[in-house]
Amino acid sequence: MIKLYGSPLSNYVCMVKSALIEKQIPFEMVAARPSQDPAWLAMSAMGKIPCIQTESGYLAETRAILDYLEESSPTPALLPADPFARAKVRELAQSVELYIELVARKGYGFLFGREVAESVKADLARDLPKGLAAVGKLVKFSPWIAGDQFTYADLLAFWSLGLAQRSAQMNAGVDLLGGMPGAQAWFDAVASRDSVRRALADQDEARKAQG
Ligand SMILES: N[C@@H](CCC(=O)N[C@@H](CS)C(=O)NCC(=O)O)C(=O)O
Repeated sequence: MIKLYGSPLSNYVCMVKSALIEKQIPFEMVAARPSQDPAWLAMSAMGKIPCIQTESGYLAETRAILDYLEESSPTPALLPADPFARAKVRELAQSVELYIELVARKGYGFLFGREVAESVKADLARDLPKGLAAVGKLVKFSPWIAGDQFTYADLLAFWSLGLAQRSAQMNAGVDLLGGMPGAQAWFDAVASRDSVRRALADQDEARKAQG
């Protein structure tokens, strides 16, 4: 059985967890934190979470994991069958990660009660509108982010935008969901899927346990 290493509080771990649930792949959650410990680096080369253990070995990096799950367990599918449509989903997922998630992440210090530097806020104010404009050209919301099929881009974007929306608003006054017509209704639809509700419930439980 696949083992998923990570914390329920990590949005990247939630991407993988909700994909495993969507694809009805049995898995076991193993508590792990990011670390530079050599034993962990042997499993996850940058020391990040998530990492999965498969029958073939360890695998880190969320988009690589999502592709592995898709190829090793093709149904239910989280990518379209057509090669170009698949590539468009990957283009969208990669764009959300590179130009929204990773930009907004620089301002996530507020989640841990840390002051966000003015220079970081200025970076977000400069770069997020560009990312938003790019992603805005790729999204469909008809009803899912890449069109009529629910794909892993929905999961990646949902778990990215939940935090990125807060960072963008607090640090740079940018409204990511408001900046893409149809995004809020899509966000709410993804939030109501069983896979996402289960991961959100695990987050609530972990927050309560933290106190
Ligand atoms: N590129 C990684 C990003 C994962 C990531 O940033 N995970 C965070 C937790 S949400 C982490 O491990 N942070 C610790 C670190 O960056 O050292 C992936 O796609 O899985």
